[in-house]
Amino acid sequence: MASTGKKKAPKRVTSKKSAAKKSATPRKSAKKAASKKATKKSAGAGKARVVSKKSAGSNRKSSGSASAAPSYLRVFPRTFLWGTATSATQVDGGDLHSDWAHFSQKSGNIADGKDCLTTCDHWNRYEEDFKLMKSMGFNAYRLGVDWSRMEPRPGENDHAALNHFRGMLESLNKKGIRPLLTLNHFAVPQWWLERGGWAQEKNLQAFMDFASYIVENTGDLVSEYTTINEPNVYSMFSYMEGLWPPGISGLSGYFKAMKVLRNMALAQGKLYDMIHETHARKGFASPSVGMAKHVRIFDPARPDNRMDRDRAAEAEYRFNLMWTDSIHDGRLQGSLGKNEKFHDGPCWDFIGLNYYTRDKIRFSPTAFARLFIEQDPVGDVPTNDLGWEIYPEGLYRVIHEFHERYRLPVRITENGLANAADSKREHFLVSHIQQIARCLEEGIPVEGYYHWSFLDNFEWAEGYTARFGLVDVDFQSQQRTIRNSGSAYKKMIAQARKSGR
Ligand code: GCO
Repeated sequence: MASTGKKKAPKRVTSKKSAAKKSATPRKSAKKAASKKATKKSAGAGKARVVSKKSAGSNRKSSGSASAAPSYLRVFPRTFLWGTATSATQVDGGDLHSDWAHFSQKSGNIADGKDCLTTCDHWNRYEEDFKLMKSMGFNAYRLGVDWSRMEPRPGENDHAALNHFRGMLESLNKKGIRPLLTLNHFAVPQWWLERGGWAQEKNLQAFMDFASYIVENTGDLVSEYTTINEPNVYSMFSYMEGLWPPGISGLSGYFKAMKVLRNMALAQGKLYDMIHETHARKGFASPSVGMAKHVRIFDPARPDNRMDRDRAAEAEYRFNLMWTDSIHDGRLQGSLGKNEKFHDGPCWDFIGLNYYTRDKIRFSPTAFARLFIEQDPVGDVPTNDLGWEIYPEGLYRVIHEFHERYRLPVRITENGLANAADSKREHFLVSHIQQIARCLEEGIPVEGYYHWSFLDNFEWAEGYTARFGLVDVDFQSQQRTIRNSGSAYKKMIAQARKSGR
């Protein structure tokens, strides 16, 4: 078994997002674990039922009717992809062979001491969940497939699992919900991790075999891909902070993290070619291949201080741009390599952005190991339950920046907030979607918005303490309840569709 590193006491589990700039800054103040006000107690296990908050007693009006669309919704094209997102490990349940299944069962690794073995049981309840999605008006769903479920032991493909997954995709297609498939969303098979996982270039072939197997066998049902999710966040939390499997940190971890980033860039080149080639050879629809990049706004803590501005720019390059520059140019850049060419031209057809928050960056003469980069406390600004600043304009800024830089269509592959009380989510949705409208008005081709997340789910090292769902999940009974914000999003979608361009 791979080293899981030093155990962290639950209270020390660091919020992934709060610490995300650590690929540039290996240490920083840990954010506190999620709000505890999350859990709505259930009356025990039972068959899952879907209840709308309104029918459960709310007096709020969000009918889903398309009356009088506000002006920002009128700029959305009727073809816009109104979606939501999940990942396999976070919602599916029932996969015993992933590194996260192993890691989450070890005491001290997860904030609330829970594991990801059942989570939302989405794998078995997909029909019910997709009906709910359909009723909310979604025409797009970003979902994942876990390699460990498809190949639990090296070389042993689970054909029943593949057929089951095809059933999920068929059901989405029948309902007019376009799947956007993620081939790697953090979790990997435990057996592959024990061979060195992403840190070893020789391991890429096994990953490519899995990816080809999926594309060959499901490419008739999917034509849009976010190949790899957030290489920057993964390499940092798994290999620099030791908070995720394999739990590595320290200087050797830093060098491994850079190898992981490099190998993921190489994989992106191979995936891009393989997906296009497979779709062409098998006569599947022409695919659109992207990846999901976690991006943050890095602003100088003191805008008139040159050193703060300089460190903010460094964080920006290392965390936001180094990897995407590499896959856009087909050359390994920054800490990934010496400009070696690995692909002819861009390895993506669209820019997938996961945007949540911003960091204020300050020069610190003592932060030697962090390249003199320090993050200011969030301060007196609106935040979510995890203490991340809610900063809608940042969405406009990242879309603008990435589109200027790479000149490709954009999709917002994640955007959302932990908010158990659901008191801020509707406003969050409106204010972020307004920023997309600004971009559309300027002619930037934003193709879709996938709100994170459809269901409350397993938030990695935070466990179930952070509630990101448009739909509340009672993890005892598996009852789903559409939150008021979910109803508000449904109404926005209906209005945009009716009055959009
Ligand atoms: C990520 C993910 C999701 C998270 C979400 C909220 O961005 O890390 O893709 O797995 O759950 O971002 O933190």
